[in-house]
Amino acid sequence: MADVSVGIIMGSQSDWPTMKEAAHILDELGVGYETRIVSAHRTPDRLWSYGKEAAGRGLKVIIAGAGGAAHLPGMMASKTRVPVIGVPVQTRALSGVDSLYSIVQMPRGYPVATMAIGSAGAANAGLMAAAILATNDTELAIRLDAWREALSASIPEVPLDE
Ligand code: RP5
Repeated sequence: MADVSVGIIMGSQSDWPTMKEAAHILDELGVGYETRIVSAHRTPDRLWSYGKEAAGRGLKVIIAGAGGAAHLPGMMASKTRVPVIGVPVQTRALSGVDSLYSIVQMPRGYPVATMAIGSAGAANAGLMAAAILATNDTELAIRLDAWREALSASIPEVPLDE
């Protein structure tokens, strides 16, 4: 079992269908992770203690997904120097544009690496976390290169009739 180096956090249980795309990628690449519901608004004390302890517990990257007034990634970035990758979860009311704007427009000094809205963004968050870890992990770098090559190889050169 790989060490837990990535924290996947989300504002609500309802975010999990999106955020598990990040978990699937980390599973495929053999990266250890944990999953937690940590809400900026509903469980602020949990957010604070998670951020305070993240570096000391050995987390190297945090993937944070939230929807609507999505303050979780930015608040987490303010509480820890562990790099935070933000995933804007798609919402019913505003299709996730609300989430995107809430996450991406951080003030100078506390960056959040913001992904695309929804499941593609969550999957890319997993890949981004793996790429960060691969800078210091040769075996993971080899697995990530192979994953990317397999994706390229799966793309047909000529479009087919469905
Ligand atoms: C946010 O509010 C969560 O990240 C979620 O995307 C959104 C809706 O949460 P629920 O009302 O479904 O729990 O805090």
